[in-house]
Amino acid sequence: MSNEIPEIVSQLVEIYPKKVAQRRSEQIVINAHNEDGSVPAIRANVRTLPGIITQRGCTYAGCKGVVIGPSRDILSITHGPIGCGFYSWLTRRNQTRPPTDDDPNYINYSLSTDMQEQQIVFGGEKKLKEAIREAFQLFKPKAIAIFSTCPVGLIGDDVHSVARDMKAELGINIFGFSCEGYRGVSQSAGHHIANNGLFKSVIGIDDSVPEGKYKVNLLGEYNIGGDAFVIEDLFKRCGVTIVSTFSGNSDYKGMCNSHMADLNLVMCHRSINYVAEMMETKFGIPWIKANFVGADSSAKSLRKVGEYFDDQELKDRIEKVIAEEMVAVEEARKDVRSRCEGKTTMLFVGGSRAHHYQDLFREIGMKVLAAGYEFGHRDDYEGRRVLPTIKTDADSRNIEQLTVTPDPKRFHARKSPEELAKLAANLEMELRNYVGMMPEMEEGELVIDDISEHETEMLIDKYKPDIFCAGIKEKFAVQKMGIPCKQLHSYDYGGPYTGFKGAINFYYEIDRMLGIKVWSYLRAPWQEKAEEVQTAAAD
Ligand code: CFM
Repeated sequence: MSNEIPEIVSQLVEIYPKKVAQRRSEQIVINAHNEDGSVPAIRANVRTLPGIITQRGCTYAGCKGVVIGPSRDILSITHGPIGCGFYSWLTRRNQTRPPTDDDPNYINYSLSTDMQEQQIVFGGEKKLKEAIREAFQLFKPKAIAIFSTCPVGLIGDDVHSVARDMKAELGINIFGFSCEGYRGVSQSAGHHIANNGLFKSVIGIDDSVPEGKYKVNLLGEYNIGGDAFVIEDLFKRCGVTIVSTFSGNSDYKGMCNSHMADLNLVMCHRSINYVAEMMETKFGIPWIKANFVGADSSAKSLRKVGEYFDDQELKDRIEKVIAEEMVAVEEARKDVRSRCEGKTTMLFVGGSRAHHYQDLFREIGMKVLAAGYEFGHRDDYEGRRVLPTIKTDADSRNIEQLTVTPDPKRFHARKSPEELAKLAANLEMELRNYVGMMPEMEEGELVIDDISEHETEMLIDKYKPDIFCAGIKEKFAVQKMGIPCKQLHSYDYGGPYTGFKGAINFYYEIDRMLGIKVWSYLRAPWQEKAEEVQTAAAD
């Protein structure tokens, strides 16, 4: 390894006080592949240090916005001051498509209890009950979810007992989430809380047998910019039935019935691995890691489904679909590659996409200089192989860990132990496994957890990537530095980027962004001034 390595890490943290610098440097790693297949350890899923400007969001955002929000007919009520409800209103581009105009769709609404000082001082449970009654009168939903914001936890409102009371009163499914913003170190805690709630209150309610021969659930796909529509179309053409998605383009009924599927496909490991694990234990449904970002990854994921069901007819259909789709993909790739080959990128986003989107860039010959998650855990970086070595800290202990046992009546192993062993032996299967981001990155590439604004600016200054990927909070600062910034959360106004059609979309989007030089022409007034002064001095 060159001397440059410790140097870049120390440069990035140089400005911090000593203790902070020490802690931050444990979250910055130069990727390497050890002989035993492991990668260097990274510090992750720990508190952001005070004073550092993070990209992260809160626990409420992870629960309400990310995991439950995309369901079109679970009516979500935010219990809290109006700001939390308002700022989580339609800010994530999770799309939905009800089967008919008569089917409910509450996505466009934002319901809040609008807590005032009165409730903060005397308690807000009464107002919450009134809000639930009012919402029920207006919408007559099958299910209502209540989301706690920070003050709810601070004053001690019991949303769970309110949910129980109102469930008895109204006769519909009502459940609450203790997902106060401060509950965990990031939105990741909210994912876990949402997973627990879905598992306790929704999954397994409806035992009816779904139609279809090959039945799967798609976990951790949230239909941003229409991503799930593309995947649904692919599955349909292959003859695979999606019983439920968690939770892009999903409905309550499918979720209640999801334990009747035979396979769980986990797309975003970070946000939904808990549901996959718990469903396997309780109902006997195995899970495999899938990824539909990237054309090659999409093909690989479809083939895994064929492999799992081990049915020649299904495998043939899958191959046919892949062959049909790859014609246009190859053509687009060749075209775009001619302009993008060798260009560089950096990706700092979320807990999953910083990994998945690398595939798309590599497919057009671009190089990843650095990547990192906002709130991924060590297993998302290093792979699930490190799970036994992760110490549970006080912040993680704060989140309920459900004890799950096989359902005495409904557990049914989809595969025999021998069949499972055979599938697991096939590495491509990634049965119950996520290999993590770092093993799939090249050696020497920089990995940074919970990157700060300061580090972002330093990286850009030093490496001048051709494109930077992040979110809306980072975007404008990056562009002011002359570098185009692709939003990988909301896709700006673009997408879908999944499957084969999505890959082509993405190639051309990146191609356009690299081709347009507008950001590099940008001069800030003080830069002009500095140049005038310099020129004058030179004269
Ligand atoms: Fe999973 Fe997501 Fe992501 Fe995520 Fe998110 Fe998102 Fe994301 Mo924004 S669930 S971890 S909490 S893939 S909202 S759809 S883009 S940070 S990388």
